[in-house]
Amino acid sequence: MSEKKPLVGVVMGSASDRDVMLPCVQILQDLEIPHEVKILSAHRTPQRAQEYAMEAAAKGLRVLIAGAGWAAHLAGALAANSLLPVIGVPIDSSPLKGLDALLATVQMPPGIPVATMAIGGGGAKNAALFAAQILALQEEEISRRFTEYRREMTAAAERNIDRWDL
Ligand code: RP5
Repeated sequence: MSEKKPLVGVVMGSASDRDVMLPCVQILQDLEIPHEVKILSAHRTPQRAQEYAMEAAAKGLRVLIAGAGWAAHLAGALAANSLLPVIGVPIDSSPLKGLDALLATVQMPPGIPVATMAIGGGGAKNAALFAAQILALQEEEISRRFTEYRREMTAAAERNIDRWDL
C-alpha cells in the first residue's frame, strides 16, 4: 500500500482473487503509483461496493480497477456508480475458466463502459499499465516512469532476439 493519497482503487470480488490480482498491485508499486486495495463484492456486499464507487472521485481516486470471477458484475456495478474510468479484469475462478467473467465484464450495455482486459494475471498486469497510461496524461512523473518501463521492456526483448535456446 502506498503512503501518498491513492490515485488508483484496486477492487477484487473476493480474497480468493488475490493471487490473480497480485501482478496488478506489483506494477502499481513498481511504477510508484499511489493506490489502495479493497475486497468488495457486487453481490455479497453490494451496498459497500456502491458506496465505494460513489465516494471514489471525491476521495481523489482517478481510476478504478475491478477484478472478479464467475458472472462478474463488479466492474459494471462500480462503473454504474462512478464517473471515473473503470478497468475490468475477468478472473478465471469458475468452471468456465473466466470466459463467463470475460463476457460479463466486456459486454456492458451501451452507456456504461468498462475497459476490459484479458482473463487472469496477464489482464491484471495490463490493468495497472492501462491505469498508468491514463494517469500519465496529466502526471509527468508517472509518464516518465511508464516511458522507462516500456523502454526497458523493449531493451529486454532485444537482448533475447538470438537467445531462442534458453
Ligand atoms: C466472485 O466469485 C469473486 O470475484 C471470485 O472470483 C469468485 C469466487 O469467490 P469465492 O467463493 O472464492 O469467495 O465473486
